[in-house]
Amino acid sequence: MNTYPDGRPISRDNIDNVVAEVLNATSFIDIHTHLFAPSFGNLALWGIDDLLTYHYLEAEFFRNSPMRPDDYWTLPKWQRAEAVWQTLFVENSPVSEATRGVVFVLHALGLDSATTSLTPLREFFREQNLADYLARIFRLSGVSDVVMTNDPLDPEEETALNKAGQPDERFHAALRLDRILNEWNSHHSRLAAHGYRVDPDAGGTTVSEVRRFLSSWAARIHPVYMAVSLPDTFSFPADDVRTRLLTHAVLPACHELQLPLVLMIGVRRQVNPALRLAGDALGRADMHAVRALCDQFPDNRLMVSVLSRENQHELCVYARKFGNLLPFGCWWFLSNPSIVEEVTRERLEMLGTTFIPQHSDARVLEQLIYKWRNTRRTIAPILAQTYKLLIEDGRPVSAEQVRRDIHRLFRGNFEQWTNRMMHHAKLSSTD
Ligand code: FIX
Ligand code: ZN
Repeated sequence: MNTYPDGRPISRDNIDNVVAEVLNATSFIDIHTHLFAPSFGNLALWGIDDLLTYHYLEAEFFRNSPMRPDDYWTLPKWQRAEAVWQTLFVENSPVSEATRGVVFVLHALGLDSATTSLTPLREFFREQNLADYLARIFRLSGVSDVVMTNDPLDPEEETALNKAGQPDERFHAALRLDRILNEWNSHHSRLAAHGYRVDPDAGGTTVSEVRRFLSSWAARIHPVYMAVSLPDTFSFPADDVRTRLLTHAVLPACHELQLPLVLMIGVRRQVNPALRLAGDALGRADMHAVRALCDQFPDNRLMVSVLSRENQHELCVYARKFGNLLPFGCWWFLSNPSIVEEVTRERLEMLGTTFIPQHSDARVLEQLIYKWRNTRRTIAPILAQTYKLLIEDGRPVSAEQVRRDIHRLFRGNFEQWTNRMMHHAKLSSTD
């Protein structure tokens, strides 16, 4: 229900309500996740065992449990989930962002988060019909569309991508390039095995062949963008294979296909390999690389997220210099209310509405519920405060304006940058 008539100025006292109402009524596009459509079979994670074995929780588990990682990994998934539940939810209070997230998911689904046994929870998830359940989770999360992460050089994914099951219009593909751009040494032979004439030094026909590879996958999966995560040591231009491939294969392919390139910069992978996925950390990156890319490729659209808190301000400044740079998300270790608040405030102050505040990075379907609820909760007072300042400074604000801004931040900027209109599901409050 639209309580606030469109054009009329909102009183300062009503701003909080209007912002909250518009945030709740707008379905968001989740521009980066690790979710998969149901047609990807076992790659699509959902339910309590997957929620509890999320790597954010595993990192916290190892801080609280005497169990060694090597012993943990010998357990089947259901036992790992039980160990995490017992340690983080029964023996300790789930006050961290990731544990509180599970509590909220259970609460939103009408389940008891204080149970000591996982049996009733498992029964609930077993009874779900996936098609109806998916619709319910999207509705509860206030999300209409999610973007997957699709790496055709990941053997498991390649098989799933090749099976081409029933497409689901809510799940969009993204062509992930980490294996090509970060692990060329161990992956060029995979391209060669598929008939591409590439060599280890990325010389000769390599760049045109990588372009051919990218175009061919783009034609198959219709990605909304190409993407890569990059280490904190990323530099550009550099005398390395990555620079060669970016310059002569990836950026030209993105330009030709009219796709943005998503750069996620600052991850320091595997500082503790025993923790597997939970073993990655971060480092401050050299933002000269972003400047050089924006400058040298003015006709390419770059969407950038940086993992280090220390890089956030520089990213905003560079976005003020280059119209082809769109900052997005509070990625991974930044996705905590204290940092989201700081970063979002800074972006609004420096960039107006020309950024995308958040993505979920969800790996397990139900995480959409808590991640998006937390984003709405953290961002509502920041937006409201922005409008209050605007009113104090002499400019009336209408509900229509609030709607336009929120739509732009959580849908429009992405639709514009990707040249895709996504379906705008109506949100109802029936759940
Ligand atoms: O590289 C990425 O896309 C990262 O988001 C992931 O690899 C990471 O493990 C993650 O799940 C962070 O939220
Ligand atoms: Zn991710």
